[in-house]
This record gives sequence, structure tokens and C-alpha cells, in this order.
Amino acid sequence: MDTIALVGNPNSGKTTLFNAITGSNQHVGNWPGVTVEKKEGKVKYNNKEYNIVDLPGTYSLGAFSEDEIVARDFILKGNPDVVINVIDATNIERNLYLTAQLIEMGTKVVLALNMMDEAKAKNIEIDLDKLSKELGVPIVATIASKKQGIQDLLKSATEYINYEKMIKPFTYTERIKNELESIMPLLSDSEYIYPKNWLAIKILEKDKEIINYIDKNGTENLKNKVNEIQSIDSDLELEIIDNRYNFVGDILSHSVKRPAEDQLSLT
Ligand code: GDP
Ligand code: K
Ligand code: MG
Repeated sequence: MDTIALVGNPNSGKTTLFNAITGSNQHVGNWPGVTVEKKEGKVKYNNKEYNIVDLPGTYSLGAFSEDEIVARDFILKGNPDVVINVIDATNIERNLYLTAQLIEMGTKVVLALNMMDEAKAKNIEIDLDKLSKELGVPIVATIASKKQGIQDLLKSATEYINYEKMIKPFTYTERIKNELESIMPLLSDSEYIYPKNWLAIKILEKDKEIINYIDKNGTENLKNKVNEIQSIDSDLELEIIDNRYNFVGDILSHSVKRPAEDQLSLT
């Protein structure tokens, strides 16, 4: 059975959407080894049954909380066939930071642009086509609390399972690009359970889970490189965060218009 995972910031409407999709066909358990709640359900679409997994609400996919680690491990190791990223359309700048990380991971992701009723009430204009093209992800507008857009979302997500992934190459700053180029060759002489591009970024971010993982599974050359990077007191991780915000900000400047007073309150 194909699996669809839901991921998004807290309060983006993820649970409401999960309930709208699965109805009463759901159950709650726990993720192994942690106290984080695991919600799973099933939905039938086009005569086919799909497994739906609701991942913990999270702003980021770092290693700073159990929720973040559960979410990213499931996306990278649980092999979902497609991921639905639920976005609060009234808070799109902040919400897309997570999207940027999903794109960076190489995830096959569909955006559910939720709370479209509230975005409309706030006169936020979103050019869905432009946003979709520039992000390189299919987007469906939803109002989960009114069960609107659910069928379109299921159509988009289930069809995407059989399509090639849309590719939006991330552009990094010169310094990050150079650092990545120095790590990539060291990753090529062994097999890892994580995508190599993503591992290289996490090494530069000094992600503690990944540093541990490399410590156990990496080649000597890679371990030496990781130690070297950790001993340099650089602000590379901040530059990587900035890089993601710039990627998102640039795209939003072409595709989202807010009323003037709202723009002022953002600064
Ligand atoms: P989660 O934290 O992402 O699981 O978010 P919830 O599903 O708990 O939703 C947070 C709040 O937003 C709840 O009060 C929902 O009823 C409400 N909500 C969810 N989707 C929508 C929507 O599309 N429009 C509006 N106006 N409210 C919504
Ligand atoms: K909530
Ligand atoms: Mg929830």
C-alpha cells in the first residue's frame, strides 16, 4: 500500500486535514523509542487504498527536538511515497522554511496551502501557479476546517506518486558551495542510509544526530573531515539558515502580495 505522510508547522491545520482525509478510519499509537504520538489512518481514492501518516508538527527538520527527528527520519527512512506539506497561507513566509528543507532533502512534496479562507479575509493574494513553478512543487488550496480542497489534494498527491519528481535546484552561497564540494567526494566511497547531498549539509550544520551517525558509520576520511569542521568556530550553520530564507523570500517576492499595512508589520 502506498504511504502519504503529512508534515507541517504546529497549528497549520494538519490534524484537521488528517481527520478530513481519514474520517474515522484512523488510530493513534507511539513512535518507537520516543513519547511522540503517532497517528495513522487509511483513505480510499480512485479505488485504491492509501496509508496516511500524520507526522509531529515542527518548524524545522534539525535535531533540536524529538518531533523534528521523528519527522525527518520518517521522511528519509520510512519511504513515504509522497509527502503533503500543510502550510498556513496567512503565515506563508515562516511555513515555507520547512518546505525549503523538504526540497533540500529531495522529498517528493505536495503543498496543501491551507487556511485559504483566512488568507482571503486578510487580502493576501497568492499566485498559486507562479509559486508552484518557482518552488518546483504541486500546490493545492485547502480549507481543512470546511473540508474544502480535500479531493483535489488527494488527486494531486496520489498522481504525483507515479510522476517523476519536480526538481528545483537549491542555490547556495559561494562559501557553502565550496564546503559542500569538499565533503561530497568523501561521501562517495561508502554507502549511507541518507541522501548524500543532505548528509553534506547536515555535516556543515553540525547536526548532532548526523555527527553521531557518521561517527558510527563513516569512513576514516569522512570522520576526520567532520572533526575538522566541528573544530572550526564558523557560522556556516547560520549561513545555511539564511540561504533557505533567501530561497523562500525570493520566490515569495514574485508570487505573494500582502496589503500595505501588513507588509509594514512584517518588518
Ligand atoms: P495542527 O496543529 O497543525 O494539527 O492544527 P489543527 O488541525 O489543530 O488546527 C489548528 C486550528 O486551526 C484549529 O482551531 C482548526 O479548527 C483551525 N483550522 C484548520 N484548518 C483551517 C482552515 O483551513 N481555515 C480556518 N479558518 N481554520 C482552520
Ligand atoms: K494544535
Ligand atoms: Mg495536530
